[in-house]
Amino acid sequence: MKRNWWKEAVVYQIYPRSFMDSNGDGIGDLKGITSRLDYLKELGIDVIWLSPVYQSPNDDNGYDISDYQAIMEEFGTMEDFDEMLSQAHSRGLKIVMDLVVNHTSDEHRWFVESRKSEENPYHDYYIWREGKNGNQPPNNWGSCFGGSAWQYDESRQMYYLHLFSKKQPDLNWDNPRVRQEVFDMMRWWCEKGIDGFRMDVISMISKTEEMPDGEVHGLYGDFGPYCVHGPNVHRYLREMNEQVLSKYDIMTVGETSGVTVEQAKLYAGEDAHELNMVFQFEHVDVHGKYGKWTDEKMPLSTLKETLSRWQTQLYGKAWNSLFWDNHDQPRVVSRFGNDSPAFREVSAKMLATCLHMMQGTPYIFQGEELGMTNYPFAGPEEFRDIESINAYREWCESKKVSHEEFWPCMLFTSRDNARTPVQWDDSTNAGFTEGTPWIPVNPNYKDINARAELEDPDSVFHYYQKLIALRKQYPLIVYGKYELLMAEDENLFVYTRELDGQKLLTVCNFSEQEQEFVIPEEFRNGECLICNLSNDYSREACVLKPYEAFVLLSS
Ligand code: TEU
Ligand code: CA
Repeated sequence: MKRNWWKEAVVYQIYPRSFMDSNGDGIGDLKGITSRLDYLKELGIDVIWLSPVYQSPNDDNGYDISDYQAIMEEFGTMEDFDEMLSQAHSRGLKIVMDLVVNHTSDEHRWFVESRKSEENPYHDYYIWREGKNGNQPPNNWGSCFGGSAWQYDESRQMYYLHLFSKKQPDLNWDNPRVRQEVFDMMRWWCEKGIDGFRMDVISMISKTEEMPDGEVHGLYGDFGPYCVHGPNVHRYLREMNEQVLSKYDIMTVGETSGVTVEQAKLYAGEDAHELNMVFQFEHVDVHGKYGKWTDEKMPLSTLKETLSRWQTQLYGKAWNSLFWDNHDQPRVVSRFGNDSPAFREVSAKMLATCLHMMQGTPYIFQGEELGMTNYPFAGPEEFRDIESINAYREWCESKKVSHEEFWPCMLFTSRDNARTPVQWDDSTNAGFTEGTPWIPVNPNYKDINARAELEDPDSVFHYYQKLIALRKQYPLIVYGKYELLMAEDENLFVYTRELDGQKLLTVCNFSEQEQEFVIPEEFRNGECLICNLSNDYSREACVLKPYEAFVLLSS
């Protein structure tokens, strides 16, 4: 297997709106990020993935971009960006930009032109179709954020496709001029010195020519088979690689929802000349009776099967990302751990151990290193996220399901759980802002905050710091071969890694009960690299406490 810096790196995701506010308007900004670079350096990460900071009307918090070469006013100026980049570089930190090019904002200049008329030079920058039977959308596809995926445009008298909100029209990648515009823009950022791209829903950029009705789930048809991993996606990515990516020493990660292991080898194969790694969701994906909305925990055996399949089947062939949460997912400690005061810290550390000893590039989502939890939303009026707001409307206000039934699912899975402000200290608004935060601060900030954790050597923060340091110390953690043990066990997640005769054993108790475990002989006199509780791991039989985790190196 080739060795590359981005395989050895640890990434930290910043959702700028909620990270740190420097001017009291309640919205996180670039100067706020710059002011916290020392904190990230202390944590030990190498790369920052910055969620979008471009000019945007914020229908989807910056994932609807109206100018790719300007900074969102609320976040600051291009000078602030340059300062942040140079301050990051001077600390040895890299910055990876979010590249959102499946769609733009409807306020982007290209779309403003495109909708004018069929004669306009930009007319085919987007995906336009005639309606069906006069006034019906071209097909039955539903958008990811609810409603039809088609929007009728008065001036053009046609429908345009939007797989996300109607303010996020899909670009027409089949048009070579669109590809050139995107590649030029990417080069512009690379020349500025940024260190890579995280590519938003990059697996959706190529659509089939034919756009038949999709299979109906709920109210609308599924566009998946016609828009995800479409006919030309690999051709376009190879073109992008040849014209832009291959010219710079940058890191590229493709958000590829719904990708299979086989497809991942095409996107991120060692010699595929497309992207460095995929970012896929199989271990966190839920397909329940209300789509992604559920309040059920995934059985541990399912989680183990999924994570292990990716570990073993990609080994030596392609590269994957490792993550528990991001800005679209609920908080991991609430979802897979236990966020009650008795178990929050220990289970947060256990989950971190489980993920960080695997193969792949780890991503830490802001606040995860503090063990931040889901937010106790009082009602739908507290949501800011377009997906959550629309889902409540579509499911509850239309009376398809009762509030009582649906609400626990929203509490458990809403994206806004991840988007409450980072808890910096125990002062007003957790030190995030001196104004009114754009989304409420979690009331538990007095107990859970960065200042307290920096002072406590046993904190979740210091545990993450140690995990990151171990990855740097042991190539085995980056390059070792993975093997799952005790696959059927519903409480323990146990696996080994092996490289050049050296072996690592990771044992994680996912349950609230004590569990017995027999330590394999080769590890009995081994060195304990990290553990979240104290125990004697030199004995044959060991009783693990709730959420206990440890890692042993073979002797
Ligand atoms: O998310 C893509 C994506 O797959 C989402 O539909 C995801 O499944 C959903 O958020 C889960 O609830 C990316 C961005 O990460 C997300 O924040 C954007 O809203 C979306 O693309 C549109 O740009
Ligand atoms: Ca601000």
